[in-house]
Amino acid sequence: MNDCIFCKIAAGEIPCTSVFEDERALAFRDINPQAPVHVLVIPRKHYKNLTALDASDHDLMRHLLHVANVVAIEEGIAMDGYRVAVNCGLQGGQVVQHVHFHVLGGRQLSGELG
Ligand code: DGP
Repeated sequence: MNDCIFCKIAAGEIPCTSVFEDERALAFRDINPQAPVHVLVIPRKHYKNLTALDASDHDLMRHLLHVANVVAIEEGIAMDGYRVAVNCGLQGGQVVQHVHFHVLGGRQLSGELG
């Protein structure tokens, strides 16, 4: 996708602070962190949002969740607890139109997701 910020990050055209990468996924620090640890996990391949993934993408979805788990462990937040969140679409609060998992931790997160 030509105009996608996260595709550009995945391609190395826009810099990021990477914490994990492999052939299918990338994890990097959010530019506007909402917690001491705030990492975004994205697939290298462009999908507009979570709804754009289907049954043929189950392995990728599983992999992204696995990467989120690895990031949490490596960032040292797994023991105390953390949150993985996906904003999807307008009312879901999605701003960047490339599916991404937020990994948040390092402070007590509120029970309110909205
Ligand atoms: P969402 O609302 O779920 O679409 O969150 C998008 C997140 O992406 C938001 O927390 C800020 C982050 N973000 C946007 N642009 C950039 C960027 O260029 N670099 C990095 N590292 N994060 C970005």
